[in-house]
Amino acid sequence: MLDKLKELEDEAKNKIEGVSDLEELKTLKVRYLGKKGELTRLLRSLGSVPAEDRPVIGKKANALREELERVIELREQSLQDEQRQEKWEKERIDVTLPGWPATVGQRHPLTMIIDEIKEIFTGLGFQLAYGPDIETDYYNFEALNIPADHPARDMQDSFYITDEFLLRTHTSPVQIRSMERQAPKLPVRIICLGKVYRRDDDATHSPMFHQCEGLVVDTDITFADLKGTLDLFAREMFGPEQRVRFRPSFFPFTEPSAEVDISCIMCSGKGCRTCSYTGWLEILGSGMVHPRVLEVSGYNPREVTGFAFGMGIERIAMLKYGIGDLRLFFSNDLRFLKQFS
Ligand code: 2NL
Repeated sequence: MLDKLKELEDEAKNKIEGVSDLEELKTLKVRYLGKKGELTRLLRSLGSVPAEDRPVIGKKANALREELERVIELREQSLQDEQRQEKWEKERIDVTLPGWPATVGQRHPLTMIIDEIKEIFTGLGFQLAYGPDIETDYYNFEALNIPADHPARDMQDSFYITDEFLLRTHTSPVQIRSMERQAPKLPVRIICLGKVYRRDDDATHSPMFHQCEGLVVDTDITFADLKGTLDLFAREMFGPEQRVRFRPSFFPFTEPSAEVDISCIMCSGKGCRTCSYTGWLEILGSGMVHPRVLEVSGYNPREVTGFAFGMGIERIAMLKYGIGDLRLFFSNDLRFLKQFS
């Protein structure tokens, strides 16, 4: 019996030392120490041992149980340590490696122009105004004195959602809503910048583009106020040496109306391809607010007057930065965008 115990001890210790993972160790523990394990079985057969030998053998067997429990626990510890070490080796981070450089972004060229326009007009006392991109027929056309047979009203030229709702084709409805809200309080001195939508898509037209519109309404506003304001804007935007020209034009919502030109920034007015050999570049449209527009917005055209203007932001950016293709603004090509840092 003692020999058997010794044999079991040697075998068990050998096996425990030889296991390579925790699962295997668990199996061994059951095999030697479990309810149906080898040591348990050996103890059960104690009955066949002479009575005087039982205490010695029983003591030895119990000591062996404790010994094996201890050995298994130690082995378990060292296997866990090995695993932890292995995992750490695999996942360790070399903190001395150089990191990724932090890249600094920049504003989109259109955002730069938008910010600059805001700066100029808020400096003149204008307030920023905003309105919805989805407009009603009333605010987009009717209130602006745009007649029913005007081409902009055609399904082919505007994005209609229903007969009643459409994507705004200009920022003018924002001005109407602002006047309505504050009438009859004076003065109105607002600037609005935002997206507008038209059914056009080619090298010089995008279905979505940006506009800026301004509006001033007060007592005694004259065409001289319009000229002074826009002359200052043109030279703030394109340089103090710019000459500015006002040319008669037509808009349904202004009377009289004027187009504003600056001397060509490519040839300084001598004539080149950019200005079609005229020496002038058109930058915006303007005029004195039509009495009917004042009236529908809650102002009395016999008591107040106003001027308004509108410009395409893409056009201003193309002229200022010498960009030849409108589509560059919307193609997200970093080689283009990075030139404006
Ligand atoms: C252009 C011309 C213009 C206006 C916009 C306006 C707004 C109200 C009343 C009267 Cl509420 N006028 N806006 C006036 C003249 C010209 O835009 O060429 N834009 C790109």
